[in-house]
Amino acid sequence: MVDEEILHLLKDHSPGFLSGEEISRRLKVTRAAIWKRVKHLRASGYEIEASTRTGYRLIRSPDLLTPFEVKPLLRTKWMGRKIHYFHSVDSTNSMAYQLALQGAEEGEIVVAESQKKGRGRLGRKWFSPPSSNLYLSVILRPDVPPQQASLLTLMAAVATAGAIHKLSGLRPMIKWPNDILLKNRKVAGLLNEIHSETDRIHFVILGIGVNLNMDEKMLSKEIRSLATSLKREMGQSVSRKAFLQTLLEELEIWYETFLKDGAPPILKAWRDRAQIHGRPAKVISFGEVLSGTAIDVDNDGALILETTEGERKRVVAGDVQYQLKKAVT
Ligand code: BT5
Repeated sequence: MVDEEILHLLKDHSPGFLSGEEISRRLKVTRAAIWKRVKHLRASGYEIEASTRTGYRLIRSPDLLTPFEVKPLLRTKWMGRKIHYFHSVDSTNSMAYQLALQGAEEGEIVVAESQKKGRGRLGRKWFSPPSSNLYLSVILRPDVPPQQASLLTLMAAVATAGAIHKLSGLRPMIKWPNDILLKNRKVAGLLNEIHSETDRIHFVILGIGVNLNMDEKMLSKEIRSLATSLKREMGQSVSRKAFLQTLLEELEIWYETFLKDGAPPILKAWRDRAQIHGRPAKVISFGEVLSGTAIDVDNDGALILETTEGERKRVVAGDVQYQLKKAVT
C-alpha cells in the first residue's frame, strides 16, 4: 500500500520533484522507510530519480499489469474494474475459480506476470514466462443454460482477435475451438471453465493467454515452430497495459451483445474470422479421429463436420487440423 501511495504522490507531482520530508509527512512514515520503498519500486522497474537536495522524481513507469498502472487506462463500465494482481501464480484460472467460489463478482479479473502451472485444455501446459505476455482470467456469471457456455469461448475468441487487430492492425484467424493464429502460428489460447448445475451456470472463468512480447528464443523447442507473439509479427514491442485495456473493452462489448442478442452476432463475427466452411479437416475428439470437411459451427458452438463417408457429425470438443486442399486436375 505504501508503495502505491508513494507512486500516487510522485505521479501527481511529475515531472517535478517531491521532497522526502513532504512524503514522510503525508504518509506518516519515516524518511528511511520511504527510501527503502523507493529502492523496492526501482527493483520492480520504476525509474525514480533521488536527490538529497530536492527529493524524488518519477521518470518512467514499467509496463506492469498492477491495478495502479492499469486502472487509470480503463474505459470499461464494469469489466476489470476489480483487479486481482499477482506477480506469480500457479494458474490465473485456478485462482479465479477459487475467488468465484468465495463470491467474487461478475467482471472481476485475475492477472499475473507469470504462471508456474499455466494450463491448456485436457491437462496440457500453457507456457507462461514472466513479464512478457498476458495471462488473464475473467469471472462471469451469465444467466444462461450451461449448454450455451461454449458460445462464451467463441465470444472470447472474437473479443481477443478484435483486440489483437485493434492494437496491431494484423488480421488474426480463429481456429476452432480456442486458438487465435497469426500467420498460422498460435498467438493466443483460451481455456474456459464452468461451474454449474444441470440447468444453471454458477460462474464461468474465461482464461485468456496472449503472447505479446515473448521472444522466440524463450520458447521450448516443441512449440517454437507452432507459436508466435505480437512482437514477432509486428517487429516491435507492444504495451501490455494498452493491450489489456483494449481486450477488456472488447470483452465487455461482446459479452453484453451476447446477453442482449444471443448467439447470432457472435456466430457471425466468429465465422468472419474463422472461415472454416469447406476446409478439409481432421478432428480428434475424445480419442476418435474424424476426417472430412468442416461445414460450420452450430448455435451452441459445436463444430459440424461432414465426414469422408458423407455423414454429418457434431463435434462438441476436440482439436482440429486443417489439411491442404487437394489440387483439382
Ligand atoms: C489452450 O489450450 O490454448 C488454452 C491456453 C489458455 C492459457 C490461459 S493463460 C491464463 C489462463 N490461466 C491458465 O492456466 N490458462 C489460461 P490448448 O488448446 O490445449 O493448447 C495447449 C497447447 O498450445 C500446448 O500443448 C502447446 O502445444 C501450445 N502452447 C503452450 N504454450 C503456448 C504459448 N505460450 N503460445 C503458443 N502455444 C502454446
